[in-house]
Amino acid sequence: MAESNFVDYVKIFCRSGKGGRGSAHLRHDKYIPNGGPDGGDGGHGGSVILKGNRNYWTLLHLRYQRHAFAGNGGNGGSNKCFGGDGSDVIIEVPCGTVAYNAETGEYLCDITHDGQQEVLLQGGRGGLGNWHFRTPTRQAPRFAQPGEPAQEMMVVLELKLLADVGLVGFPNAGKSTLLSAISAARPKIANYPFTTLEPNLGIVSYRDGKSFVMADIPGIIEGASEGRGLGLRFLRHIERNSLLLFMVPADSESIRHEYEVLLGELTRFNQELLDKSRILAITKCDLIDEELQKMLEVELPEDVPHVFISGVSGFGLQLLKDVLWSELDSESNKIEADWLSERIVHRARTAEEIRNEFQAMGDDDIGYDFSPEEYESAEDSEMELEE
Ligand SMILES: Nc1nc2c(ncn2[C@@H]2O[C@H](COP(=O)(O)OP(=O)(O)OP(=O)(O)O)[C@@H](O)[C@H]2O)c(=O)[nH]1
Ligand SMILES: [Mg+2]
Repeated sequence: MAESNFVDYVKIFCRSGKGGRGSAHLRHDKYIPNGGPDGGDGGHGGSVILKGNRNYWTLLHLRYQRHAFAGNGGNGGSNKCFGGDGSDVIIEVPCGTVAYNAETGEYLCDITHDGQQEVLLQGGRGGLGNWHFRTPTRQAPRFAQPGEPAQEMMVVLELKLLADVGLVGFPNAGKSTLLSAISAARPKIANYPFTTLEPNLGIVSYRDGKSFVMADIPGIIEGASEGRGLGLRFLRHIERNSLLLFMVPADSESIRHEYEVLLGELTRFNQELLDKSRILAITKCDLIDEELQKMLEVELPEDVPHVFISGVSGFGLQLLKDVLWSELDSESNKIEADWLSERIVHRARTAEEIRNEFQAMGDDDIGYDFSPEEYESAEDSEMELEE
């Protein structure tokens, strides 16, 4: 995956800014020897923020970004001077990005629309200066509040494509052929397994100017959940789809068996995928005649609607679009941005899983290979209470 432009997984070490400390200054001026406390407050530290940007399609621009450090708040000064606020760091990501804590696997947030901002790490508040602590009985407080410390976290950003229909099938099932037949996308098509190595999106136009997005993902094989083939890494791209289109070639040994294997692999990946609507497409129907089609029809799985299609001859494609649309349009699948994100349940990941995925991608070098202390500057370490 090293040369690929499709980057859907990055790990970034984030740190928010710490708050500046308040000043404990006591005023001493000419002719004002005991001027009292006049220490100002410290500034707030900057936050680390994720922001949706629809002009990005992948996380490629973040591939070599190892850390995101927000600015520290400035310290308060004499004469009630406030410290400056630290600058925020805004990480721009494509819509469809989900953030996890890499150490615990905990789900943090989900960016689904353009301009949406989510705070990953809040900057520390600045400390109060001694001016706030003056009382009639303690007129010269020689202390002030320190600022709140910075927060650090290793964050994993995962892109989950926002598509309505996800294609699920073994390699060579004709997924890319279908996508190229009904959309303007031009994925690579060839007669060998794993032609498609990274997901492709296509916009399928339907009647009356309506359209929906279809995602072609690399083929799945039996044992994918144990890491065979390209593994299940790409399955996260169909986690958001409201509809899964299973594709099994007409010339396969047993359509029912292939369908069940695919379903089994998906279940092992994420149980929630079973709640999605499913449609079964029997592909490459130009290879069989009508009689054979009737015979096949008898032994198809009953719990899922099916359509016979051929991406090459165009047979059944209009019917397929009709079926897909009516399913997408039905109440249970209405995609409304507001509750879309609630409906998707992002499972928490285990740290182990995240590590394995990174290893599978041969991407260990983009990991956490420096000590955060290295970045502590000398100035930072003297943030003790000022007397
Ligand atoms: N006869 C016939 N051949 C087809 C049809 N659809 C696809 N093929 C052929 O099947 C082979 C595989 O097609 P692809 O579209 O690359 O299959 P895929 O599912 O995308 O495969 P991977 O990307 O490897 O997972 C190609 O040689 C296609 O020409 C069809 O409807 N009829
Ligand atoms: Mg393909």
